[in-house]
Amino acid sequence: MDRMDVTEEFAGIQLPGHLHTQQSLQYAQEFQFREGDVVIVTYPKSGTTWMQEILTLIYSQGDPTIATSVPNWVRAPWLEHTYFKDTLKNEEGPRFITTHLPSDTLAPALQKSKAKVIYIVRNPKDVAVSFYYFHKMARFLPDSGSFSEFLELFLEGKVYYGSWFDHVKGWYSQKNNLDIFYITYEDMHKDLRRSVKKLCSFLGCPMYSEEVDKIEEHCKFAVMSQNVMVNYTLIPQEILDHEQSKFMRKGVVGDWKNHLTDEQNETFDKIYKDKMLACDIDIVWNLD
Ligand code: PPS
Repeated sequence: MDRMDVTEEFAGIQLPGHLHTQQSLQYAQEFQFREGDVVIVTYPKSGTTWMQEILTLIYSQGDPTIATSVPNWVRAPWLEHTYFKDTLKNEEGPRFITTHLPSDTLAPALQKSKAKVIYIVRNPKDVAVSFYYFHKMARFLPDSGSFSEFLELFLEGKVYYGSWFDHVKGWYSQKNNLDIFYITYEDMHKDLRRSVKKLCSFLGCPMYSEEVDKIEEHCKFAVMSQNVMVNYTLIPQEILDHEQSKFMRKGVVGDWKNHLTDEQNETFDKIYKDKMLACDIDIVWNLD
């Protein structure tokens, strides 16, 4: 498969060459957003696919036809990926765009536009666990080693896509500069209905209660994990090996408790406290 062992360096972070080139990254940085664009921004494993599905269903008033017939990466393509240019629909109406890039690369272009930005944050212990399993299945990511080795790299920000802390702090610092809506993976878990309603009001999309019912139903983990348009089983096994781990793995809050030792948890908390000191973000670590 193409460029599986290539690493691209961009804006101080490393990215998989299978999905990115210097040209695609440059294109992303120079991209002209326009009014009506809806941009989903996440650090990997924070609920990107979930939000892509929710947005699709909001804009189709709960009708699952598009969600069950068009892959998520076509509906809301990744701005920085090589296929973006040829995939983004340029016709009238809202364009859905997804990105994992850090704020300093995109915020200037977004500030000039009237694009709406949705930033999803997930508690970083669960992100680390989910990312670890994703490394096992994604052949375009380096060997993750043991969980403890991976966790160390994650805390040092030495994983692909860079530091979780920098990503979150960077995008949170844009709260007064962009038309941005912050939501947590845990909020979506706790009350999907409320999250959908809040999103609809941010997007200016009034919704009937029956439509919200349908969105809630189609965006449940159990339903999404069976939808081949979002569960990544359409991707060849040489690229994403579902025998190693499923993309829709567990979809829960607090799986970190099954993976971090007390000592790792203490170290994590210390680093978190230190790095997130100046960021007024409320992280939900458990739902019980
Ligand atoms: S990626 O690769 O960055 O696009 O991954 P991303 O979609 O951001 O994150 C994948 C994790 O999100 C979980 N997921 C969900 N959880 C709950 N409900 C729904 N509907 C849902 N859809 C996706 C998915 O299972 C991954 O988390 P883990 O913890 O690995 O299960």
